[in-house]
Amino acid sequence: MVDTPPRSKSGLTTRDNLTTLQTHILAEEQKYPEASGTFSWILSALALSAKVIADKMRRARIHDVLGSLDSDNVQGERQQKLDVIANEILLRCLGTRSGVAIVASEEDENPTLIQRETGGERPYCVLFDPLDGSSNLDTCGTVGTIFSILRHDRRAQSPEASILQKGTEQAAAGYMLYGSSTVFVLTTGTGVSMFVLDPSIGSFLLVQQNVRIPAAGKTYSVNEGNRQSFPQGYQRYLDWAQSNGYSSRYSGAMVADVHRILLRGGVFLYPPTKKSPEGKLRQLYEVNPMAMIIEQAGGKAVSGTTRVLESQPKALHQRIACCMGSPDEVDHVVRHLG
Ligand code: P6P
Repeated sequence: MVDTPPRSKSGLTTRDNLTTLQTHILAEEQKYPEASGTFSWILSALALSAKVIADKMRRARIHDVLGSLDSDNVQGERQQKLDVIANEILLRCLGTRSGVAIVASEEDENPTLIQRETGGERPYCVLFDPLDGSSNLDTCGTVGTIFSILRHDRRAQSPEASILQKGTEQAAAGYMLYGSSTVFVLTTGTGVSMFVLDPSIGSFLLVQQNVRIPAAGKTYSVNEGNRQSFPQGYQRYLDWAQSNGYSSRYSGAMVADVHRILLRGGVFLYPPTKKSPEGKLRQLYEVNPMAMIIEQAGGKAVSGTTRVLESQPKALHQRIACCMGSPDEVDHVVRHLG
């Protein structure tokens, strides 16, 4: 749904795109009479977070908030100053919204219970990687925020139990990309929509609805520095790709690499390695949301040879090997693993 400007009396029309993320979400909600508006509140909190994070990043070097802290996160990874800042911004924006029962972040060991049951509102759990690829920040590289929204399981015995749901249970997923422009990509289960921040008005404007990934694309995205420790099947795939004229593109930020593949086609892989035998990427707030976006755009997302969204997570920070992208390209990888 993109608005068509009315023709005014003078016959002139403004061709301005007036379909914002907010109007798009409200229009989507109208399709579900039972929707309580909670969902749009959560997504607008994410949109607000993205604007604030993008603004902090643009001025990070000036305000001396680049670089790392003398601390590691729960993953044992050195925290960037902006990791912590982005995490706080998301927690504050989400924490004030009704309908958010639980938040969980890559930066925090445990989920946070925001509010106990409040009446009939359908509560949700919001999981996120606040600044994916943050090691790129010091060199002005592209980074992003990845989020996954699950329905709160009221029967769960604990906040962690409520979020340990398969990727197929996600109510929504998406990411914000802080690059040459600030992009917000979202799916609520009925296709993928893309928005770009117009800083002059402070709104995310709809630029593409029903984004479809190309069926094929001769580009693979993997950290080839780990090649020697990949299982043999992945090495066979790389030999095949390189002898068939494939290009390699890898930025070290999953959200940037997968976004490029969503628009141009290709395949992103993080196979098991000697250092990360389960794979490095976190299932609940990196792989599952990106996999939902790719599948909703017509692509495939697997771990080994099975659909990754069907994999039952056992812990909040569980890692998983993954391969996602154009359906034909994922098939090329899988057939070499057999
Ligand atoms: P490596 C960033 O730290 C991240 O979680 C993903 O965004 C990215 O794809 C991957 O790890 C990069 O890991 O081992 O290639 O540096």
